[in-house]
Amino acid sequence: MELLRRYPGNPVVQASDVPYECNTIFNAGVTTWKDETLLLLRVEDRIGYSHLTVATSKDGLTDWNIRDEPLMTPGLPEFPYEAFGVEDARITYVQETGDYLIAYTAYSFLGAGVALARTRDWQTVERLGLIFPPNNKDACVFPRKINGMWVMLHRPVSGDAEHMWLAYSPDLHHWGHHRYVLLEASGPRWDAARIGAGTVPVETEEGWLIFYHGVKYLAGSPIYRAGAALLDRERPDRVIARLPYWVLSPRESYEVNGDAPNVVFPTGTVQNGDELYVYYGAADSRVCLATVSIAEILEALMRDGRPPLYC
Ligand code: BMA
Repeated sequence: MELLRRYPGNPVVQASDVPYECNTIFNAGVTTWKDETLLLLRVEDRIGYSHLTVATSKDGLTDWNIRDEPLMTPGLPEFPYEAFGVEDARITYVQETGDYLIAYTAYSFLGAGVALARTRDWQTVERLGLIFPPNNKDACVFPRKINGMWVMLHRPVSGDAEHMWLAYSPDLHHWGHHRYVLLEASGPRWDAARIGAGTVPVETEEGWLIFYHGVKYLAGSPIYRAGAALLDRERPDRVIARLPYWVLSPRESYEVNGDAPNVVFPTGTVQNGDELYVYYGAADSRVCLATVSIAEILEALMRDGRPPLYC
């Protein structure tokens, strides 16, 4: 039995819900705003470029109000790093300042890099610029400073190696003190081809809970699955636990069929007591939801995911 349980009403949002023409929507940033769930949808147009559009819902499940204008489109000409699109936002609400930080993929002729932006009102966005040059993606900022520093997960590409790293910053602009966090696994494992950060870390008594994606190639085709890990609260580059098995794998037709078959790609959560809503992109074609009990996943992590950590 997988630890993430699919919402029976999946998909929660799809291209036909968008009030303007598009190809697909998927990999949405997730947060809560004015007591509503807010998704920052990756919308791919019918040319192939992606932009980011806001959708809101009172219960996070139904009656989505999708704006008819994107919030972010490629910032040309000032920001050539987005020439090919803005993709895969992860949203971090910072209680201390009331800011929402948006880490996203800035895609261009230079490759895919990590960019950061911030908003307070979801109407205007301030770009902080390119944080990590290509090739790097799947970044998200932790929801609070740790020992006085901002912390960000990211996934640089170095040859065949696609591991998860962590960087620190005093001001959100200058990032350093680099540490590796999770390594892609090896051999036949489900997360051996590459891994990348998925959801913004959720702080629990036991540590920072993250869901990430892992990839395996079978007969040349990738399968994207979701895994879970727990990072130390004060030293988040230290992995306390990592489940050896996946917590969600493509199975339903909405995950198996689409522009990229066999993809579940977790991108954000909303917490309600012990229950976590985990939103994920399915087959690069729609946004879906699975739920998990925090107590249950922490128990599984402590039971099955303790060191010695495999890779
Ligand atoms: C990754 C990213 C995601 C995408 C996934 C599956 O590399 O580009 O945007 O959902 O591949 O195609």
